[in-house]
Amino acid sequence: MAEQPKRKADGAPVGRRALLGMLGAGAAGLAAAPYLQRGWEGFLGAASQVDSTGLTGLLPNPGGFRYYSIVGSVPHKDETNYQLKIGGLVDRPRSFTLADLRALPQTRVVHDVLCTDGWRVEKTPFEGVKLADLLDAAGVRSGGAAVRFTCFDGAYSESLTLEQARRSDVLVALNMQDKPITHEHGGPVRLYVAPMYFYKSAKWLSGISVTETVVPGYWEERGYAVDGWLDGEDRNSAAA
Ligand SMILES: Nc1nc2c(c(=O)[nH]1)N[C@H]1C(S)=C(S)[C@@H](COP(=O)(O)O)O[C@H]1N2
Ligand SMILES: [Mo]
Repeated sequence: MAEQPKRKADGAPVGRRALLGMLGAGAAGLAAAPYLQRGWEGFLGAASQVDSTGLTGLLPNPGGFRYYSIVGSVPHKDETNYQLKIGGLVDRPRSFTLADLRALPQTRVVHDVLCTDGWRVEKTPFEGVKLADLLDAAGVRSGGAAVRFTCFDGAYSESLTLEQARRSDVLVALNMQDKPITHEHGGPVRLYVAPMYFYKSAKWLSGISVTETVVPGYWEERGYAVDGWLDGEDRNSAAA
């Protein structure tokens, strides 16, 4: 696909310049930025690569994931307070708890994850409920042709056409790498759109709304392709 424009940190609460400043300030800078600390604890304490928008390229990357969030802090949610709302052009708008989602048939998809920034994590398993099943449960009304996703970080959004959303490799994911999705990776529930660049896979998923037309998501309003297909994907395959 065509190269995506470079991301700008403008508009994000913590820009590249601020991050560089904090790196320079060392521990004191980090202490003054508690919202970044969780990321850094992960980076320092775990094998997982943790990063933040704008910092990419400054840290060594042994082939793991990088951490992205367009906002500085995201509330933690778990089985006690997580809800996924499905609405818009559907016959049966409803809310799913984590227990509801876990009780539905689970599908495992193993695929390479690629970010437009250039990193890749090969053969990553994700597991969860097919988005198609949730759409069927809600009953898409005639006129519904696209799906809009919103997140409990209060800022990110994504979109798919209804046809894309119905693919069997598009999941409302509960597990990643065979473990419950961590907060950093968008848990307890994130979208996983296997055949597309990872920006399509909205973290901290809280809303699914069926719409008449595609509403461009956060990065798409900033120049990214609405269709985020990876090279070599079969775009017409419903079964994938
Ligand atoms: N809510 C939310 N979802 C998001 C993002 C984000 O900033 N906020 N970043 C996207 C991008 S560009 C990528 S590469 C992946 C990163 O996922 P990770 O942090 O689990 O590696 O999440 C995608 N989903
Ligand atoms: Mo990304």
